[in-house]
Amino acid sequence: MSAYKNKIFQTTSFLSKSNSSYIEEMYEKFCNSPDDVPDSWRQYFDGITDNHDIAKKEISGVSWAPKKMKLSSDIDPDVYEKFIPQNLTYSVEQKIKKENPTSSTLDIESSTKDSVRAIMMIRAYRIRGHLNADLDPLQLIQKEYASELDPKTYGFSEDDFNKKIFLDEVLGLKYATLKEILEILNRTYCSNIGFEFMHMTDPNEKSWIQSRIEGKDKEIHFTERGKKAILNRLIEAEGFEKYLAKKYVGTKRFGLDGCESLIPAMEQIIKRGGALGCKEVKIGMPHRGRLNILTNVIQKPLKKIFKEFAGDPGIASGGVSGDVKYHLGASANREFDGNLVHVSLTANPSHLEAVNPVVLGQTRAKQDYHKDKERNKVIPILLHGDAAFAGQGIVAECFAMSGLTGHNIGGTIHIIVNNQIGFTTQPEFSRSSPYPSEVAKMVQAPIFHVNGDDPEAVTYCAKVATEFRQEFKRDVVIDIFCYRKFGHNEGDEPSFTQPIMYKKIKDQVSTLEKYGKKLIKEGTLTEQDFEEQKKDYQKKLDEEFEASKNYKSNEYDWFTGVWSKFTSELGQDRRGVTGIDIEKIKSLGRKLNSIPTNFKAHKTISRIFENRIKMLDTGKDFDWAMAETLALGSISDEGYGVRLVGQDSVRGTFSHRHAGINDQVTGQRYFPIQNLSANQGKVEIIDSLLSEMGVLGFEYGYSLTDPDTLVLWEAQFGDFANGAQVIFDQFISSGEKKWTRASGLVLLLPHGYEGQGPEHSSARIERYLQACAQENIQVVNCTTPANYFHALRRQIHRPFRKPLVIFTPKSLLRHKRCISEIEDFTKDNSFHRVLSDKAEYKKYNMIPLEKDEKIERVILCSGKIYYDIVDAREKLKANKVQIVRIEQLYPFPAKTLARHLSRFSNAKKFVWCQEEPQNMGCWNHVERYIARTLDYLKAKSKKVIYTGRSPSASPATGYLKKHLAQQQEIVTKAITI
Ligand SMILES: Cc1ncc(C[n+]2csc(CCOP(=O)(O)OP(=O)(O)O)c2C)c(N)n1
Ligand SMILES: [Mg+2]
Repeated sequence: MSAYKNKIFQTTSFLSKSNSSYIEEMYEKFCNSPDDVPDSWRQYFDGITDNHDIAKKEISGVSWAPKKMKLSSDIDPDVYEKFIPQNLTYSVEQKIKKENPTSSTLDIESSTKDSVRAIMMIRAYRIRGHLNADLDPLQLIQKEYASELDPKTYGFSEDDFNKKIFLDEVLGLKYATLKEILEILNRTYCSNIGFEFMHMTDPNEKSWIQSRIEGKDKEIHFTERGKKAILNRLIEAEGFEKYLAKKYVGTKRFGLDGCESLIPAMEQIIKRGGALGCKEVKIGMPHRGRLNILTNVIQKPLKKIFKEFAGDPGIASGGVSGDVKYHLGASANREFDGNLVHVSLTANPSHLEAVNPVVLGQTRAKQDYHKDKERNKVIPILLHGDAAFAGQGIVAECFAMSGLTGHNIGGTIHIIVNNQIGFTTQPEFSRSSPYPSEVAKMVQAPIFHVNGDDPEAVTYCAKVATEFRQEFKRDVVIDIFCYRKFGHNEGDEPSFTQPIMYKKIKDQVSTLEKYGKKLIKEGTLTEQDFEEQKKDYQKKLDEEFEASKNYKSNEYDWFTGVWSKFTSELGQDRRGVTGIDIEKIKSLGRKLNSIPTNFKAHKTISRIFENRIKMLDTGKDFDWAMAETLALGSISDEGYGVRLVGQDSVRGTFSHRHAGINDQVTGQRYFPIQNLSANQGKVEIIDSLLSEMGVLGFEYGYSLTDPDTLVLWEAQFGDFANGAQVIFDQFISSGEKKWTRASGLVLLLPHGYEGQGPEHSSARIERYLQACAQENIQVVNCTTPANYFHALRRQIHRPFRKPLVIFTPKSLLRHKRCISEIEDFTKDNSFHRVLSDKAEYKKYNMIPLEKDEKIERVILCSGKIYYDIVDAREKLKANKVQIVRIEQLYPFPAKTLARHLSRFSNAKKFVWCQEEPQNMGCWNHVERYIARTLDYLKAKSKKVIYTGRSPSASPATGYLKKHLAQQQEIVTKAITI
């Protein structure tokens, strides 16, 4: 019985809960005593239960279906509005009675049954129609016949085909024959487009799609001009690839051949988007068809592309390392019907899908720049391969971000170039779902599967998708079923692995030829027109090819627009003026730590804020959090934007920041930093979703677009940042050299050995230092709040932008000696790349150190261990030991270090001390720099002695006692070795 019941639940899931339970009740009655239910219901249940195959199928379900069918409680607006939800049959009956007052009771009962069955069938088509759609241009997919789409399943027979059925405007019709209904349903849901949208729970969105695609007059219709435009785009798409294949035989281009319909679809999005208020389109895409998009959508000059194919960028100078041609970005203005749209393609690495969050971050920054609160003006388009979309986790991370306050960008239009293969791997090995698009359902995005060999259908999907995005500001997916004409790249032999598929592909007539023939047949153009258009484009290609031979571009599209005030700046002194006026510190500090009257802050938070005010009053004991809020607050006060994003960053993982405070009665959140002045820059402090790669990529994207906002990403603990390693390696550390795009992104990575075990100790300093070269990034490890303050302010106040990695402290947030004084923040001060011991240790009653020339040992270190060494030195009364902190690890401050070390001309030992194991931390990076400095100084000893943990596979011990013993041993050794 349960199988039948499942079937009923499923086919009736459009009903409200009460209706469903009514049917359930009926069915229960029917099972126990069939004679007790009205005839109409009995026949209906009989009709369903007779079909044992269906019943069996529903027990196991298709592989991707949830194992247990749940009763859907959603409300189909059509049904909800058109029928009284309490009792569907009754309601239909009443309506039919009203329409046909003279009909007999029997007739009305029969009509009612027909209406209910028809509506159930319509519902089934909306849900499952895509399974019977004609999607595969190769027609290799064995379509599974969905019996729910068979009218017989609902008790209809051949005799019913011409029967007039009351629909009450469902499908936009009051009455229709079964034949008409099936015609509409098959055309809408089972032709060259398979719509998947019934998973969406928002009734408005669902009914919007229904009304956009269903009905008698909703056939796909393009004007003659529209058809010719589509044809033209196909001529260019196909002609371009064929030309490259001819001129550069076997050269990698990752051709679009087999998915040429993508080009008119992209054009349609820009055109329709432009008409609906879009001013900018941001595109992220992989290798496949990239060159085609560059030339035919972004309109990158053909001669430039040909030049790059010849292995020459055609650029006079630049000092960049460059990237392969199918990774490069570009931008241009496009005009459609008088609407100007700026279109840009973001450069990307090989790592498939990694560019997605970057594009989204760029989009958000652009929307902020345009003050586009509605998120109407900037549309992101992400293109995907079928295998990558299904396989890469970052895709899900981006969907997860799509609806969040801190990362919403008003919806992305996704296009999957579904060539039904990934390199050599077939879908059954690359995904566990019928389509590559399943992951999009996590945000209930509508999905349009479409046959790539029907360019009108593809263009139509692009149009509806754009309208949906602009209307609802949500993600939407177009899944273009197509094929890959050649191997993965043009040197590959695809028949090694897919002999059947490629036999079929070999004989496949191209989309262009099929469409050309169609238009000729319907009289839109003549054969001669068609041939001439193709020839014209060939001529253009030939001319551009010739022109490419002498093509030289002096223009570097670097530092233009909002970036024009910046330079690439190498080898410059990086101190800068970052201190602020003492009065300003006091007034800002007060605002940053005031709680509005009537706001019921938690009493501990009030105390923390009061304590910060005390720092301002006394000018002493400024801690880390105070330094940070002063830095960010002053940056905003100067008109720059601030965007700090991370997991639990508002409060701060270590409960120190409290950038936003919560009213204990109302729960309302208040950010003092957002309430400084009317002219301050925008401040966003955001608790992010629990993702690293997605969020870091997003923030990097934001920083690429907006150099006037200080963008900071904070890892919960530094080690978690390795989940975002691709973003660091492929974008942050190398992006400027590869693609001439600068970023001033700041990474805050909590680091420090405090006995918390292998996973909460190390931010893996060594990884970042290993990536350092050509002044690509800056790496700092500050030991004082003031130095942190200056590092942050320096980042926004210089005429260049470079990513900044800061290893941030944990225990130092509350360390009694890790404090600064108000003077340290003022104009007399700036960021110190190297710090020696401070005389002020006298104030802690510590032993006075010997004069510089009597110093026998210099311990060099970086970060928190400095305070541990100071304690050990005090304990051992080692007053001939100086400690020098390297606060900036890269670019390595060799000159400054030499200046510091030159003070200790009689020192015989130079020791490097770190708390990380020897194969980790700074050692491998600093050793050669320090040795070189000692050599330069002609120091008494030119060798640096290592003290620290022994090499280790795991970053830290999990046992606190062991940790403490190790820590003690390290610092003692540093002083005594
Ligand atoms: C993260 C990542 N892993 C592996 C690869 C190597 N690779 C390049 S293309 C490709 C197949 C991609 O298939 P699909 O996403 O379907 O795109 P198509 O080439 O078919 O257009 C693979 C595995 C890569 N580029 N990036
Ligand atoms: Mg593929």
